[in-house]
Amino acid sequence: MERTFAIIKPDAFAAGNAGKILARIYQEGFVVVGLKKLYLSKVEAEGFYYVHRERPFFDELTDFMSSGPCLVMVLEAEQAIKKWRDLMGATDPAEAADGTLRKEFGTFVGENATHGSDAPETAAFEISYFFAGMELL
Ligand code: FUP
Repeated sequence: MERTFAIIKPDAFAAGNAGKILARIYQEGFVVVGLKKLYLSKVEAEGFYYVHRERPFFDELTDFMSSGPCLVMVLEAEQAIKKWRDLMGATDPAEAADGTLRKEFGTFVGENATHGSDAPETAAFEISYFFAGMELL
């Protein structure tokens, strides 16, 4: 089994889609190992997206991620990282395949409803950024 880190981003949370996205998560067979609602500060969002600090969209991205509450989660499954990224779909909702979460709930590339770790090292960093070991029992 593998763990990945996921976010239901502020756009999806504000639109009332968190419940529908969670239903898909359970339907697809993930175990929800950790789950909490957070309202990230700008600084917390900047720390989370530190790898993107030189990108032109960094300021916009961290403004968006600190614009309202979100749900942060640790999901467990066989090949959870790939499985969750497949369920999310392409970064840009316009390019995401039918049936994916970003296609159904995303608005545009900057506000695309969900986040998922892209590799085991990023999953480890991202899980530990938001969750203590005791929250993942
Ligand atoms: P992903 O792994 O699919 O979330 O995509 P990236 O790591 O490439 O990008 C992280 C976030 O940056 C995206 F979810 C949205 C934002 N982004 C933009 O706003 N514009 C871009 O051109 C690319 C990414």
